[in-house]
Amino acid sequence: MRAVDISAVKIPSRRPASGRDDLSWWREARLGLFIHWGLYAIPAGVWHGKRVPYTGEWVMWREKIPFATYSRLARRFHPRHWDAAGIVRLAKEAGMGYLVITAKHHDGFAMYRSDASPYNVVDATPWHHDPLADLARECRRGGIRLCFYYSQDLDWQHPDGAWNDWDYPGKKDPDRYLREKVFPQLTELLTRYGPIGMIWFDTPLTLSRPRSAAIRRLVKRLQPRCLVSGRIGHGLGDYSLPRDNFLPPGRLEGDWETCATLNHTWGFKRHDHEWKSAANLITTLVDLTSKGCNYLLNIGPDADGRVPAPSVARLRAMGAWLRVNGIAIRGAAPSPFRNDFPWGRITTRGRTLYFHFFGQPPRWFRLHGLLSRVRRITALAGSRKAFPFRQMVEPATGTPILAINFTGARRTKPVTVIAVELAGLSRVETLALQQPDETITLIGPMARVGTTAKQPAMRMGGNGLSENWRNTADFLEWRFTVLHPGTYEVAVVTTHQHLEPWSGGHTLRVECAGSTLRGVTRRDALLPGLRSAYYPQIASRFGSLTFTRAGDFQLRLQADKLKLLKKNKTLFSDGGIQLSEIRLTRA
Ligand code: FHN
Repeated sequence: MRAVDISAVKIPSRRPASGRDDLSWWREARLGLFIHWGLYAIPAGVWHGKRVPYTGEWVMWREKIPFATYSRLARRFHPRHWDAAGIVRLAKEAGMGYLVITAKHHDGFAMYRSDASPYNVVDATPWHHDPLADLARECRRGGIRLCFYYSQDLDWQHPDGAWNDWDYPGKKDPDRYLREKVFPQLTELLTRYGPIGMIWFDTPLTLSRPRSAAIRRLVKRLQPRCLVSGRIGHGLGDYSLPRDNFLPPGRLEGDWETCATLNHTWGFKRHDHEWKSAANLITTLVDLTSKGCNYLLNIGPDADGRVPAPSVARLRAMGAWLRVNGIAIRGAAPSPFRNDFPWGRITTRGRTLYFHFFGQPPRWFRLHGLLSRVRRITALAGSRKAFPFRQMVEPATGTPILAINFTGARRTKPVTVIAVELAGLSRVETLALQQPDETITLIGPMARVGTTAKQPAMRMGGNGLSENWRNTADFLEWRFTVLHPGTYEVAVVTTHQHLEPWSGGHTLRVECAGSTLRGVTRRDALLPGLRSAYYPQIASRFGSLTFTRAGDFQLRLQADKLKLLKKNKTLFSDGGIQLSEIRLTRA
């Protein structure tokens, strides 16, 4: 008998000494509004008539614009259409619970009245107005948590801030920067605008651990209940963040938040018209919720303060879907299963599981691996008619199967939600299971890291990708259940951040069911799907495996020869294999 038990999924809590759970409002919200707004909205991605690549708020760095020139933009900042009440209304219409605005981005310009630096929106612009004060008032009225983005490390205005070496070459004194700018500005932000939900720190690239710890201490001293985002660095955040626009391969451990763009920029860019569809955004919200990840979605108002119309339309469409299905998202816990399903995702609320179908629920639907007894199954939208179902056990492997008859189920686009009420808390099989469509997917987060050396150097990153895979002694191992004997094609799926090079060309070995397959990670196929948009899911074919019986198996993936990228080739990754999953499909 294999191990089959798992306790119901609880959202992990990190309780401070007071006994109050600081993250509860944030977990309840699941969806937040990010606002990138600053002087960069004036060039809007164009400098001296040339379209500047990358995201709009990086224009100063990309073009190495001298501070004396860039700062003159402030004289033109007079946003006649700024409407804080309208933005808070939009966040509420979209079903969002919190809002994070750039109080200071990497360009160093404070978007509020700052005594610590005259380079701020009240003193340096003809507008002489503090938009953060407007937002604080409107958020209070609207019941939305107000949070501030603050770039604690990169600062291209202050001579000792990181990453402006065209104006300020030579050695920097980060302590002077912290003393003169970061500490006083954080103090202003945390003492002048009422209770702040979170300081959203970003891009921890140069600050040491003690310096980041000092920043955290200051925040908690001034507002003990204020959260600190994971990008304060050194693991000092109250929750974790993967890279921008990242969708994890499966359910993650702990509290996560993916921040994402609606087009491809954070700060307004007048030529970026590639908007994600509302269907994409709603599907992504479902996907992230099922994995224990909040979704922080960005708008970039233009230099006049207007929110681009396509952003407004998309956020309203999300709100419309949430008005019917919000119970399956807001305050919902992740799926009890670690893996995705080919048909959709699952979220949890107490004794109810919500099945989110990305297409029409099939007339006869099967779910493998649910141990709990089901009481009743209904759709969230439309009639409350209960769907007939049966629960049985597959004799060869003992796998529990739930079969539902969805005849007459109405499809709600883009995602149809079905409530599955259980007799108790959910209990599911812990091993990866063959799915009714015959596929078996072994995701990174379900792998065990092993080594033939003393200690593995590789680890399975919290975001579900392998990290620091830089030697041939380390390996990954999965256990899984095959329901139907037969021959299966094996594909190893690796990935990379789309702006960085892919680490491929490694010779790997798959050992399973008495066979050894050798192959090289090549670009044999690019898997379709939302995850590939920013992290191409590159499938490399490794041949086929034959299972002569149903039952549990073990698969090991190890490198024979690694072809590592030089560290300086990538900005954020370690140059090793970023494994996302292994896919077995019926040959
Ligand atoms: O460099 C920033 C970028 O401009 C933007 O603010 C995003 C939002 O997550 N964070 C950094 C890149 O990851």
